[in-house]
Amino acid sequence: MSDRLHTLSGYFHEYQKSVAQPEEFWARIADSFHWKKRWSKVLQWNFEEPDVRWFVDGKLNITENIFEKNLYTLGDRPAIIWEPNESHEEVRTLTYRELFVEVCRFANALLSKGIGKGDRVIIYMPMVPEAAIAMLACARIGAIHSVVFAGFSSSSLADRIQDCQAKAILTADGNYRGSKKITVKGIVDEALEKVSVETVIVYRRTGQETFMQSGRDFWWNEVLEGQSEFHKAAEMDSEDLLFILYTSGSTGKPKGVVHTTGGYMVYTKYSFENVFQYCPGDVYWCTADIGWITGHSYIVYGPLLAGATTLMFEGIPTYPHPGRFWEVVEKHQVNVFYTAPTAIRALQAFGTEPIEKYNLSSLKVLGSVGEPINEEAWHWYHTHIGKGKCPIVDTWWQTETGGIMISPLAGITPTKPAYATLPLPGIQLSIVDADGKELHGNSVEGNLCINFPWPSMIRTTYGDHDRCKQTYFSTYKNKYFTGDGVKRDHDGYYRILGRVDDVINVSGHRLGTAEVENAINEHPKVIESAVVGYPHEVKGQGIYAYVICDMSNRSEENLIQEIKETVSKIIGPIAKPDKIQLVPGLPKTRSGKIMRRILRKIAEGSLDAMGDISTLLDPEVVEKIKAGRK
Ligand code: 7RM
Repeated sequence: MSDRLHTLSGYFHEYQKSVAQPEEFWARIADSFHWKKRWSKVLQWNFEEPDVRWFVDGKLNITENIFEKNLYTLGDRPAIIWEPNESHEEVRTLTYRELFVEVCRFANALLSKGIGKGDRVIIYMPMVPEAAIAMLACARIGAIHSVVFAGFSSSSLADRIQDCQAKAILTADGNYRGSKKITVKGIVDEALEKVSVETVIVYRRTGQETFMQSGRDFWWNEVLEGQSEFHKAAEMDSEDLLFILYTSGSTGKPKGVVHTTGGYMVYTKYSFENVFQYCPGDVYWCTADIGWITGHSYIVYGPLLAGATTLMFEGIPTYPHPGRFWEVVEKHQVNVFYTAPTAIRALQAFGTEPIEKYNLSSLKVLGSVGEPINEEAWHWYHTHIGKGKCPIVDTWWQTETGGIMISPLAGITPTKPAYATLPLPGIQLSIVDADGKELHGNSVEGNLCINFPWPSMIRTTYGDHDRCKQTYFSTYKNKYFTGDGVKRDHDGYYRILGRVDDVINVSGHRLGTAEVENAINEHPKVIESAVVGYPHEVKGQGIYAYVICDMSNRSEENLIQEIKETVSKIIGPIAKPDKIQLVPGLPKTRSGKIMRRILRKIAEGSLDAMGDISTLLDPEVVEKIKAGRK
């Protein structure tokens, strides 16, 4: 691959070029793709609106760049290897040629159900190849997919269906997760009591009994019957929407992050190849769920655009035993392994015995994503999984950035534990202080911003452009604000310090504190609540909820249990608070603002240094909360 960086000096050289002449830089990379019509202008932008357009007037289909472009050379290479929940169940391998046929057939099936260009389609599915086929089939016909993580509750699902006015839902009967068999279609049915869609297509995974509403619900295999194995790709504009992905922010309602076709295609392939230094024939495994951006960019689009073999795993790290990941690595001779710090820490707790049973010598590169990786976990990963010989790429990025922004290039950039190191060429970072003043030079700490557009950046928040502007482009003038704190050390290396807004990161899952509070407040006995994150050994952050309740005729224990269930029902089990403390009041200022700083301190156990609490309406409440700390 000609766009590929191979040396550190090459990296610095390209980086300089990308800043000095960004349009030339990106045009050269974009020219290696297949465009039905080349762009007339590489980039048009302003961050005020924001209005950012890449490869203006370019026409393409992203799936043609996965299939048609590569078929002659890659046809028989495995595109997707699927490892099921149970190790004894049959592995499925789809070559590029086979995957192409499945995508075309499903694209034709979607069209036959009246789904077409511009329609929004919700994908609510387990980790099966059909989930990827569904995404690619949408892209093939120009429908806009919105994948919803299958762990979300029916009301979260209903909110998303409503927000994007989805025409169809692609789903499955059930889902195997470790020892559990979970109903999926049942949750869809619950959501569809509140909102409606025209069509539901159901993939049979578990074979469990499933309600099907006639005229609305169809079995996957039935809609595929008789469909042609070819579909001519829809011609899309570079800036046509490719997908919407909902993500949590500091307000209550998750927002639909919008990504568009041309730029997302260019950036995901570029970043995939350079960060992981993927070589043809390598087996690459990203353990994320396709319901998150990591699954979109680095299970499906990035690897497939690069002609890689991408492994999809249905199961969980600890089932049926804590060596399951390493069993899969050995079984499929995985070369590149990309996971989250929370998984590493969870497996670290089982010691090295589960690892020693397996031969991990195929591994060449390890990756980390989703949250800061602590030094201890980094060293454990490096020593016990990488056997000291695999570079670790600690990749910092966000749903909004679409692809990896800061990361070592495997084997090229010298790594440093817990550091995401340096930005990819094309990514212009800045660190600003609270007043928005840019901090130049090394050994500085502040808020992380991006000063210049990149091809896979967020274009808008679906249906509410002003929210996009307010959230990302208004805090600091002419900069995209990430919401993360960061340090640039004496070497110029970046270390991400975590969120500086009201977003918490639980096991790599993003949640807004307000979102969790809203769910807690749904419990009829709850009067008010305040949620903060606190350091958690395995999850990175845990959820600590302070709740004021009407306690009449209720035991504390029952209430706490019920509140947890309420949250699980409203958002999903991932948002269930780890600790709930019933409190007599909350530390509020005279103007009624909750001082979360104090609540965070108490939750993390630093009970002495409370700072200035004189502005509180009732400073005594702090002592009471401290006394009842969980
Ligand atoms: C890819 C993803 C984004 C937030 C982001 C950070 C945190 C992600 C790292 C990280 C430290 C990392 N998208 N984050 N990667 N923090 N080091 N390598 O996770 O939209 O779900 O979350 O995750 O706070 O803002 S996301």
